[in-house]
Amino acid sequence: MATAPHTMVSMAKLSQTVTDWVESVRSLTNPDRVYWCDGSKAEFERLRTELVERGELQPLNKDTFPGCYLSRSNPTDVARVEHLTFVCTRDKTDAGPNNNWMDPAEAKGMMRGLFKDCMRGRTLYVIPYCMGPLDSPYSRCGVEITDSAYVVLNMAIMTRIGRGALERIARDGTFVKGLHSTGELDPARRFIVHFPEELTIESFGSGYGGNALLGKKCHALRIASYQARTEGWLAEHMLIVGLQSPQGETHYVAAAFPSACGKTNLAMLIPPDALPGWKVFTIGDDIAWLHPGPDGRLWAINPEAGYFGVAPGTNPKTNKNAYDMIRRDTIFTNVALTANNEPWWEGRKDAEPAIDWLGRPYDPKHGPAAHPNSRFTVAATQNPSYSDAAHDPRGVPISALIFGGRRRELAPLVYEARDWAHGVLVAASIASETTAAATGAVGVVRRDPMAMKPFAGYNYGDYFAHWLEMGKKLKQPPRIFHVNWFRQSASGEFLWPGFGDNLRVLAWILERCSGRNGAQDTAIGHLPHIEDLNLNGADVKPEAIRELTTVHTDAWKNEVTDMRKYLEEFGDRMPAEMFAQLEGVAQRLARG
Ligand code: GTP
Ligand code: SPV
Ligand code: MN
Repeated sequence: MATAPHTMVSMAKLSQTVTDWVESVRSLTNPDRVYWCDGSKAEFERLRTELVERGELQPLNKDTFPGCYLSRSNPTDVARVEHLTFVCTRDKTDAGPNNNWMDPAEAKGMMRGLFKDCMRGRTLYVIPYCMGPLDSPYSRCGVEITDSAYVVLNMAIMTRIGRGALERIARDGTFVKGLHSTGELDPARRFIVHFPEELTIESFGSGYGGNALLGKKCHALRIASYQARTEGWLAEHMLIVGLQSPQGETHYVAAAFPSACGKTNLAMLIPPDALPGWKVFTIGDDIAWLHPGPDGRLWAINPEAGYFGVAPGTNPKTNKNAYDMIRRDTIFTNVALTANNEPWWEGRKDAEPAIDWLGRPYDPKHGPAAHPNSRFTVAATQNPSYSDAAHDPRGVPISALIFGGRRRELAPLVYEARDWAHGVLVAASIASETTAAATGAVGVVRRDPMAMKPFAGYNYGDYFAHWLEMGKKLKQPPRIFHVNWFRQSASGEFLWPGFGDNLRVLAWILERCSGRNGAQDTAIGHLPHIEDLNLNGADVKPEAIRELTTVHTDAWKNEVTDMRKYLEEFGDRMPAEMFAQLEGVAQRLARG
């Protein structure tokens, strides 16, 4: 390895606790080499060259996609594996029915067996990283040890890695330990295991995204949500976006949608021509850390520094900002190729696929050319709408929290909760069709409270209680909304155009926040009067908008019954307030 040994020695000296831990992992895993990542550009380029030489990364068309590379994962390793993901608390009930659980001692024993000598012939990379701006009091650090150079490159794009992070760890005196090995990529020997009480993550047998980039879902959501509960903040699966109205008023909103349900797209939307004068600023596209501020408002930082985004569906009409930002210096994973070596995915529109994601000549009989969960990894600074406020150590103040799912039926386009406690129920009642972001069946509606089903690091009953408590700490809590961009007609067409047109809904939400819009008071919450939605130039039929703003009482009665059953699964851990809020909805529905 080309880094001067003195650099590594001086990094190792920065924190004795990190060095001691690296040494214990070294003796367990037996790598040929240990390498401390300094986060420099030269290091990034060197590792990338090594991966190209080993055939693990393929350079793409240098003229049209400069600095872009393709990675093809093992075909059995293409998404998060929720059935192999565990939260190992001492008491099983603390993990809750929403998590898979294993006894911590048993889990550690099993993982030790897997990690023993697993890095023979490999390099052990030490990646000190910081989630959030290096100078923010809300940021938290970790160290990921991995034997995958692909993981190093992705972590370098997605987080702030290297010396600065290690210096902060030395100052903070604490960090999250994340141990990762790709192992043999054998699905039968694949486990993603969390020990929230010890701030530790162990991941074996996958090189893919949320299973392997431990700063992301494992640390910034599962471990962080657990810490946030004890410390009085929230770690959520949310984008953060700033919206400036034509009158020059700027509001920030945070929105939680399940995986592959539109966060990246909403975070960088381009206003439709019919809404001139609006400006959009992206803070984050996947994770928000939210703290009550001294002013009684809720403030948010984006702990990440890049995007690990869904490729399919990205084109100049749906998401021009993303389409432009991934034309250089981007790592593509499991996309297809055109005949002239450009990356291709379903919905790219321009160009045709020639080689599919598995490297075979494209044949529609084999299914989609790009894997439905193919992704791009890109630095946030390449996003044309990226905001400088993303680096502000204080974060940004949040005016509205928005929740939503992918639901072809029932959930209207938008509705507002009556108050914070009702909003916690609304957020908890997200249900969404499963997507390719996790292995398993796609298109099945499942309950996904706060879009955190795969990511809440503790019992949902305690989590809802924590959410209810947070509202009491906020003098000016954000208003809470529910949206659904995915309603379909009987013939399967989307009723709402989505993407940039979603700004029409955000504009209504902001008018509600400013107290300027009225609403229809319904059993489930406040819905817009159609005339208050700006639909100028929108490609939406009058019957569709009526349907999108109608509450179907009988269907909602069934929904309440289903939700009650779901909440009961959590036994005494479920706060009584959640049932009280649900009974409120039931009574309003009964009144008709
Ligand atoms: P994760 O990165 O998995 O957390 O996903 P995400 O929530 O960021 O989802 P993303 O924005 O990447 O969108 C996922 C898919 O939904 C893409 O194929 C998009 O093209 C599609 N999509 C996003 N927004 C809309 C919308 O408003 N309407 C419709 N119909 N599709 C959308
Ligand atoms: C998600 O699945 O919600 C993602 C991709 O954002 S992953 O990093 O794999 O979690
Ligand atoms: Mn996500």
